[in-house]
Amino acid sequence: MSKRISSKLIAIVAAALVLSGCGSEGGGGGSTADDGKITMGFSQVGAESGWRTANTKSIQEAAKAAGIELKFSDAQQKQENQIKAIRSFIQQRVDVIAFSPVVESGWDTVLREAKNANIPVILTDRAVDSQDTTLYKAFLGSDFVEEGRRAARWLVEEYKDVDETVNIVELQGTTGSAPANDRKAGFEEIIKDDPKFKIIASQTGDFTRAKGKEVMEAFLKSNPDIDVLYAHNDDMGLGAIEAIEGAGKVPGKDIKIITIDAVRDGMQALADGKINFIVECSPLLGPQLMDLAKKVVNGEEVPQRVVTEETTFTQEQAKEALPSRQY
Ligand code: GZL
Repeated sequence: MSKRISSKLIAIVAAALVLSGCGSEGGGGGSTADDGKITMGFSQVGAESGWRTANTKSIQEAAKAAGIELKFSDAQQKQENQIKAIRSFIQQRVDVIAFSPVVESGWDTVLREAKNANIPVILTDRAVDSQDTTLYKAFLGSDFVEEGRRAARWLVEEYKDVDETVNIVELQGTTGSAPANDRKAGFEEIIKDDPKFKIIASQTGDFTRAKGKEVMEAFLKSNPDIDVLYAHNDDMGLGAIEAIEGAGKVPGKDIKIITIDAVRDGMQALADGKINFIVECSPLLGPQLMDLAKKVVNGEEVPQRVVTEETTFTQEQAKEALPSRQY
């Protein structure tokens, strides 16, 4: 090829690169919405629980209110589906990616692809165990360890005058997920100092009502003297109530029950005396997420960690709070 043609070809390729903006400095992928609105790609865990349904509703409604174009994907609790969705959002050049990681590990590669594409990522609800915190701009969600501590502190208080052994069974959340790992750790951190508390069985119920019932039925068959159930979410606790009643025992009395979330069905069971204590885990993350997304896309500094505000409920408090609950 003559020198003249090759230099011409180099000039054409160089111009094409400049126009395509490859390696361009500065912010995100560039809005894919025609009217210049911010476009967010959101990968949701699934629809496994009442909490998740309320969380999805909060995100969809908040995006609409904030004028943010939302591309929403439901991963049906599979990590590979979330990774596929994030790669699709990168291909679509969204302005910002947000997701609730179904499990803590295995995200570095895809998060690095988003970073290399100059698309900022915000974690919501659940954390990742990546050592490189430059892979995401912020993590908005609850302190699950503290939620586990709060559940255990109620138990310690409830049994402060009891000397006999307290047999506890535990329904864990999805294996490998941040809430399951941390709620277990926080609970054990508080009860470890009193040997009367014994966790005699602990197994995942995958945060679902059906699995919670199935595992509780097995617990009841192999453990005749269960005093307490600690369930990592309301849905598993509600499934367990069906199993307890099916075994001819009275939930809330024969077996005391502590759960986490405070969704409407859980709060109703608490008010009805079938659950004894609920630690709230707020799913209403939508408005804060959209506020963070706008700041991140505009290149503003945001806190790396934003902890959601939440409380706890006794049976009496549930009766008072139920009428005004949003979820
Ligand atoms: C907690 C969230 C958990 C809820 C469950 O932030 O990730 O997942 O506690 C839900 O109900 O399935």
